[in-house]
Amino acid sequence: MTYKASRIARVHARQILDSRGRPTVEAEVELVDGSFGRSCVPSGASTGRHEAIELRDHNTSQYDGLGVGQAVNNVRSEIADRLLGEDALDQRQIDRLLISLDGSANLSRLGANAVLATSMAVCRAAAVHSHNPLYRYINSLCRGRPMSLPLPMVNILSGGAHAGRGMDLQDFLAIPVGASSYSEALEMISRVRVSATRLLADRGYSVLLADEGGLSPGFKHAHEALDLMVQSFEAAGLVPGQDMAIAIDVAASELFVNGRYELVRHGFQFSGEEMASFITECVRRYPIISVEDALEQDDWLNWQTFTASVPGVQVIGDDLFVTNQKRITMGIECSAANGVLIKVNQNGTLSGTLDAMETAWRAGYTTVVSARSGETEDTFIADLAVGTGAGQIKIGSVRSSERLAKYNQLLRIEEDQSLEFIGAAGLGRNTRQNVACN
Ligand code: 2PG
Ligand code: MG
Repeated sequence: MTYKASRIARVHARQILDSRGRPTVEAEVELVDGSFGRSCVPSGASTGRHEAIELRDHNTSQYDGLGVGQAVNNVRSEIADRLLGEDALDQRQIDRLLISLDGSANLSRLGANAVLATSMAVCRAAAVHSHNPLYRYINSLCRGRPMSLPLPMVNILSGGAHAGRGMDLQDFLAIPVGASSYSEALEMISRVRVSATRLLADRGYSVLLADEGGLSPGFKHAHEALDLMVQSFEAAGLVPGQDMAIAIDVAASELFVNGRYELVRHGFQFSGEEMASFITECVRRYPIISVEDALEQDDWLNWQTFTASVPGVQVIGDDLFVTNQKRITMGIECSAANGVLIKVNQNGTLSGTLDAMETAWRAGYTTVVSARSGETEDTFIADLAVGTGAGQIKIGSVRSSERLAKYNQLLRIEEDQSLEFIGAAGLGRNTRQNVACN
């Protein structure tokens, strides 16, 4: 083999703990010239049935069965053996090799956690080798796509699997549509988060943190949470719908039991049609401009009906699309949505994630790069959102270091004067921008 400075010289991995204190995989890659990359994988709680599979040890005597020792060993042995000597600058080839080495349809043999940690660590090492900040290097893998600083959608109130099911809907988020820079967006969000805390504390609710740093007041009805959102905007001196709008992540797959949507806290049992009209009604009443997973992950027909019934609203598939090119293509063909949530660990490789994004953009779908509810200090997705010009990012609330690491990385990246803050334009042409709703 000829000497090449960008060839992979060392691959290593270890088990670390994520923001929920659960084991996850951290991988390290070193190149011949000493360039070094490290990356850790996140983990979801409300996971989609069609996601790539993270490998867990299921040894109940350790970490409640959630250890990732096998995945770590797979990186240290099989993956390292296969990648040693390969060129880190050829991310596509690296990811192809990882997928074929795994050999399964969903990365279940080696583990999507083992594969993704390696894929991202290779990318980081290659960025170092090429003397580029990570976001610029990622952009070089994106065939001419313009970079931009994303519009954040930020968790304020949490329910579902992230907050002991205290509320049926999983996330109530704020989108600073009136912001003219990323740092202004962050400050506006921070003000709303403070207002929400004060309003809840004044009314005697707990202000302890849920898994993503959001508040979890445990309201019975979604309207109570939406009222609180609007009141928090106003208390922060912001005009609802104009400065700050609402997004919701229903995470409806979590509510789907035996063919019905069970909203236990509301006391409702809905058919798909009823579920779609319940959310449509929320959209009519409140300044909601983005709705994620209003329906279950395989309920394609009701997705279509719902998307058609909320014109001008961003309709995002998370569990529906699982950052999978094939499922996104299916959705595009039947107009099931108009936006895609992008989670690297649902896909399992960086190249596969970039392909999923490109498929979405070609159809005019918006993309929202997203963290998981179980996160680490890794800031990869901040650079990913900028480098791909994704348009939007969802990281959780502005609390807890695993979230703030990413918000703060975007502040650092913002110092690159050549980058434009995409603002409300990141919502694409589908959404009712800067429209005051009542
Ligand atoms: C989601 C994510 C992040 P999880 O549903 O969008 O909020 O949750 O990582 O638990 O799937
Ligand atoms: Mg979701």
